[in-house]
Amino acid sequence: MESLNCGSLEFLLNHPKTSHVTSDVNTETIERRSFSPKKIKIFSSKYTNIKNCPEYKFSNNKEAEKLLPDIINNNVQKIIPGDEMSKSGKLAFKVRRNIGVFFSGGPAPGGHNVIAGLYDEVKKYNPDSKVFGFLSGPDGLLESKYIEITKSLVDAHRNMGGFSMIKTGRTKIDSKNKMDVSLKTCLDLELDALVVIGGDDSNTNAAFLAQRFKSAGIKVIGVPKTIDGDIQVKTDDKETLCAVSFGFHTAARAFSQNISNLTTDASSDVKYWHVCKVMGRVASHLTLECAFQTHANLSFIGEELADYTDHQRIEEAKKKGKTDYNAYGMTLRHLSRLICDIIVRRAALGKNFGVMIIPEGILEFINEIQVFIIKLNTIIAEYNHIHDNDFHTSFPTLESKLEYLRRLTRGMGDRDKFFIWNLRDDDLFNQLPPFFREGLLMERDTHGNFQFSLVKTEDIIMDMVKEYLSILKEQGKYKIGIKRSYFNSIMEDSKFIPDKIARIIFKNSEDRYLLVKESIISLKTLKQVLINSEVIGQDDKVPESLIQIFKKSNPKFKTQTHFYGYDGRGSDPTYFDCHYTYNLGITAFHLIANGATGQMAAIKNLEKKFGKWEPIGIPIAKLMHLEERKGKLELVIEKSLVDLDSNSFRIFKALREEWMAANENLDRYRRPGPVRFAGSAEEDRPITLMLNSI
Ligand code: FBP
Repeated sequence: MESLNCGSLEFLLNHPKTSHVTSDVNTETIERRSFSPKKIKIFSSKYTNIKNCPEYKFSNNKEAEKLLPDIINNNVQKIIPGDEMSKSGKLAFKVRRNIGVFFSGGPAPGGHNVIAGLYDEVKKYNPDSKVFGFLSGPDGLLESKYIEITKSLVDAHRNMGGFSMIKTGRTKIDSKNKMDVSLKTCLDLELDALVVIGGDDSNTNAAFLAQRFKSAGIKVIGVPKTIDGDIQVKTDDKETLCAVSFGFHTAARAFSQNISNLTTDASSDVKYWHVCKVMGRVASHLTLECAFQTHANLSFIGEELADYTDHQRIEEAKKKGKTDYNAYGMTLRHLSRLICDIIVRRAALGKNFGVMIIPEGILEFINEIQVFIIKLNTIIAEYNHIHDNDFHTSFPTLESKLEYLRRLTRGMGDRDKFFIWNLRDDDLFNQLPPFFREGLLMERDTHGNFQFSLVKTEDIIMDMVKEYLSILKEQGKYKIGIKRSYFNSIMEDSKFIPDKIARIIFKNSEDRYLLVKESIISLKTLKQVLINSEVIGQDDKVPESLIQIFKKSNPKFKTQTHFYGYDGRGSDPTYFDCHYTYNLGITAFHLIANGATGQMAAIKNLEKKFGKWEPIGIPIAKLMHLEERKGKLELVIEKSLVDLDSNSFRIFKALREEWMAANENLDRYRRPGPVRFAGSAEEDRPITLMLNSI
């Protein structure tokens, strides 16, 4: 080093400080990798056992009874200490095993810890046991692409976000052939068990694999993953067995930190409404959690919109002796009116800025759009069913897709049986902006889900908001309130008598925030009012001070739109998710070691302190119901939507008016801070979870 010239690039590159600060691995990563999450107490027993708990009841779906006969009668299973186990039982527990694992669906923070927990426990009982990771999700199983998971691989990923260790994919194992190929891969690898880390669709897959693999003696265990938070399991008696899927807490915290930063910027720069679309394919759990984390001014919960009833319309129709069927469910137009109402109310108090949160899946709850989605799903599925080329290959452009729909209205569709698409549908559909029509017609994902994340929902809604606000502005109803003290000081400087002018130009001259009269919508209309009240003569100019007041009252509606999804999905897990996932991995091992199959590893009592967490297995087949997918009814795990009777939703409803802050008080924004995984300031559970457990 001494021989190098101090200013040379070579000197700089070789300097220890340079290599320290430019290393791929920073101090936070080193700390994360070396952190050991605590284990649930039961896992400190040398052996475990499982106890069947028939007292947890679920009603079976008939189709599930037919298609999943070997696992439909599974019970909830509790993992209990097994120290009393017989000698042969202990030997069986420690037998050498091969276990396969794969991720499925979108990444969720904590996935690597599931593998770490599984790996550590497998090796603890028998160092010769092996864990194989199938690459890129279910494809790895179908194509027999896998790696052996090693200690160094696990150590590099402990407490780290993403699914990069073995990657993920969304392929569905949905045919007899794919099932047979999957079984062959597992038999070739001499697997004892397979662990599927996935969401509702992937756990559905896990149940079908468990059924298919049963006779071969290969166990299949699911793990509840998804940032959407929509895998929640309650028994028929409303006892919570799985309060939330893993990854939800981290994603919500990561989104919330960004949203909270926007509340800080918005209230500093006071000129933008920030519109934040937040992931969550259908359910609005993430939005509800972000609302509690940030106290943003406006947060919409899709489930509430679907439940909406316009009582005024119902009453009006009743008076005419009629029933108004359109009074049920929220329309896009109505939603945009609601948003405008709040924007106008805040502006009247001088707050022409704010932050709103829109759930990604909101359109699913808007009646008129949902009808389109279902109809188009059916049309596309039916087309694919009878043609060699699929719909999107046959009609690659928007225009060609629209032409196909038009043909249907003329009765020229395939098999002439598409009564579901009529002229009225075509008319309404064509009134939507092209990018939205394109979104509604795009390819469904492999599970037949509509891909909401690809539709610019926020633009659709905000276009309607802007349009209506400009009407309100024209009507003189959208104005920025002028603070009385500010008005007085300007008037005094320009020698006007404030009270006199206030009565002439404001409609509420006694209030603290003054609103310019509705008839004054331009400098010309202002001049006319001043002439009529003899403040100025016909040929005079409007005084500068009054121009200043008018301009200040005249709103510009400026928005910034943001999408929070992939960023939070890739965040490193919170302390809660680190512990939750590590223990899920351990639970999966203990279910396997005790011979369980067709079960989902879960932790009961997540809402309680860590010492009360209980590892359990939940029978997946019992969670099934029939759902429309690609135009057909399919057996899938039922998604949990936001429960409008839950504590968290009721509390949100009670507090949202305060967070809206359409009053003279300061905004009530909350700063959740960044995602942390250690330290006393770290929050230990999602807020919605805490509220629901009261
Ligand atoms: P999973 O249900 O697979 O966990 O995925 C969740 C999710 O992140 C949704 O919130 C989002 O709508 C979707 O995945 C996005 O899908 P993609 O990754 O294919 O863009």
